[in-house]
Amino acid sequence: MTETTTAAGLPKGFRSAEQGWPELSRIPHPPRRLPVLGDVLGASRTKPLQDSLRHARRLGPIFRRRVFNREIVFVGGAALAADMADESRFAKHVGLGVANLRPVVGDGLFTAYNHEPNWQLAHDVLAPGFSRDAMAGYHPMMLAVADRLMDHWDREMAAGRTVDVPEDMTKLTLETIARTGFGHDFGSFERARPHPFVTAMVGTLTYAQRLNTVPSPFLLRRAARRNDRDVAYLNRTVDDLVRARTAGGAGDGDLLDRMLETAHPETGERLSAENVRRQVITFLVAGHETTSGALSFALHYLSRHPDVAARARAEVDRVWGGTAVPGYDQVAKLRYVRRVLDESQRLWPTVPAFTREAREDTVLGGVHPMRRGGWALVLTAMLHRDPEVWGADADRFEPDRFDPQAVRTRPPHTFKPFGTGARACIGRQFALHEATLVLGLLLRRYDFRGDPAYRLRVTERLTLMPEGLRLRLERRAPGADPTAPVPTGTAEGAASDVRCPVHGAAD
Ligand code: MNH
Repeated sequence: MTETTTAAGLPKGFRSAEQGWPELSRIPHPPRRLPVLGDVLGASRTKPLQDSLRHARRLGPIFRRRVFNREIVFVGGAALAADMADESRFAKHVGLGVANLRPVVGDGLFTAYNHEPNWQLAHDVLAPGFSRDAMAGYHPMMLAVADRLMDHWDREMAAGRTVDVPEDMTKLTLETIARTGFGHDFGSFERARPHPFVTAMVGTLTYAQRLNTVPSPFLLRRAARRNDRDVAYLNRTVDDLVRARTAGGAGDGDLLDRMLETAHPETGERLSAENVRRQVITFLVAGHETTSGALSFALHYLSRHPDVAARARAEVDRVWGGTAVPGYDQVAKLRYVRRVLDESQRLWPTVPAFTREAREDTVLGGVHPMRRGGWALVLTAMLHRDPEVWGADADRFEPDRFDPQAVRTRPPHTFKPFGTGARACIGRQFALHEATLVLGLLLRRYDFRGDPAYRLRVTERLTLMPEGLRLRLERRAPGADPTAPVPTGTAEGAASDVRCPVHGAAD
């Protein structure tokens, strides 16, 4: 028999806003709402998030949209988002894109309902895989993968070619999570095209996103068949990988060993074979797609802001000095490089939204009553540009917003690229270490030149990624003086600010 309610007694499946928000009529919606169809005029089928950001600009800190019979409440204002971060009243809601991934990864860590026993079990078994000691063990492997990227980039540079940033960052981050977590090598840098695992993953994420904007999955029958093939490919890849490990004996205590062999410290319970498969897909995907985007956006901004790049480069020279191979502890010392990363994640958080639900009947922000189980989508990308918090120039790229003084004076819960609460990202330190290390290495080795005609466009597949971003690399002059004055702020930087994507079309 199939369950029709969750263990918490809430109906399963999509819960439309009228069930959770007794005073929904007080929440604004876009003008020109059509009978039956809802708020579909001008809606983008491929860029729903950027659509929502445009609505947020016009409608304010909380609003709703209806697509056919499904109505969703969106929260983009900092004060309301902070209220939803209150873990005593709210929790992760498994809805929309996350829920659409349930057929692929079920009760894997990212998609599990809060009450599912495999969430706590997997969390407890896998969390030590992200401890400081574990991270220090990954560091040499991260360096080795970064070397492969730089070999590739050196060759492209020598051949006079530009590099495809998102594609190469995806190669880097996929190889990094595969090597550190699973002792596996996808051979991405030896391929001209992306690895089929990546193609299948992008297909699956795009399909999960598309399901949100159609009235019935039956309209996507053809896409659904393609998705079945993609999911089958993901499963096959992972089953091969697990089989190779179990046949070849234990690895070196990596994530896969933990999944296969570690018993829960208190209950002695282990992950089932089915659940291991779900966790491996979850970590292979969550462990690389988002970090790739974060690195790509950061490289875009560095190419647009030579003054910022020069300051970051000077820091790398100062902190790493002549060390050929930076040690684990030398990565977190790149404070300014980290600010560049934070500021890029502020403007374009690669996980641009997350959903929260009320644990009990409550009143959001003291204004909007919610019933238990009522939920909203928190627009991280909007929260990160709320002028109340970030000022009138919130759309401007300025890493100094993250200097310790500035961070201390901001209210809590205003910067959420990794989500919030118990279900926040387990891989945060992993991602930050990897991305800071790689940016440091790339800044030290290359100057990045963007095409002045390039306008930032952002693709959506649940995560965000810059579209068509290519850079020309130049080898830094050997012995370049890190303290020498550098040119600042080209006209280009100013132009891209004015045409901020959230304001304009998609630039
Ligand atoms: Mn990650 C959850 C963002 C890197 C594995 N991650 C989340 C959430 C956000 C997020 C946001 C919460 C989503 C929600 O509330 O529904 N993650 C990121 C970003 C990066 C990232 C922006 C890189 C930059 N994530 C990583 C890496 C790994 C990873 C690297 C693994 C190695 N993330 C996860 C897992 C979860 C998660 C697993 C689910 C955690 C849980 O629910 O317990």
